Amino acid sequence: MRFLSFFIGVSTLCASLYGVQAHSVSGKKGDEFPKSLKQESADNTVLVERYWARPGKKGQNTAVYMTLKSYVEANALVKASSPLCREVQVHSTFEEVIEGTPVQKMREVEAIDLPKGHDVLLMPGGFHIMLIGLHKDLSSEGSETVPVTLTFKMGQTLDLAVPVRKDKKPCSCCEEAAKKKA
Ligand SMILES: [Cu+2]
Repeated sequence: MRFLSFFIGVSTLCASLYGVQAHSVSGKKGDEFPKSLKQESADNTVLVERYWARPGKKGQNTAVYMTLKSYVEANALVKASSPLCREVQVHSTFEEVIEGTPVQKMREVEAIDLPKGHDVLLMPGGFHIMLIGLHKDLSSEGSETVPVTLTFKMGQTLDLAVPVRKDKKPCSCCEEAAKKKA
């Protein structure tokens, strides 16, 4: 039952993220960070660019987005972790029709495949890294960053300091959930 309620909560969050950012999968302007923000794995085979986090509140969830590229065959993002939240999952977004209305939901995926030499976008409405149960507020003030470690199928790891974007808001469903609790 715990799992079920958790799943519903996560689905709601994703639906909300998508609602705000619909049609951004193809690369909506403003959803990418400057290209200058980039980091490579120690063996120079994986490139991570334009990474950013949505602001979020303590105890709630938020998401991290980025562009990934592998210079080797058969690689994939298989895991992400962060000391700033209870759990981190790699998610995809999908559409489900409920009583005739399409609703965006999300689910955990085992991996995000990285075809050699191609940009793979993690964006609102698509793949993303879900930070579940934040240990503190992720404010959009100042120069706050989220430490995130990525692990790839071919063995590479990458430690990122992901900036929280000032021009983005926490998802509205999180705020509603907080109001109901109060
Ligand atoms: Cu998600």
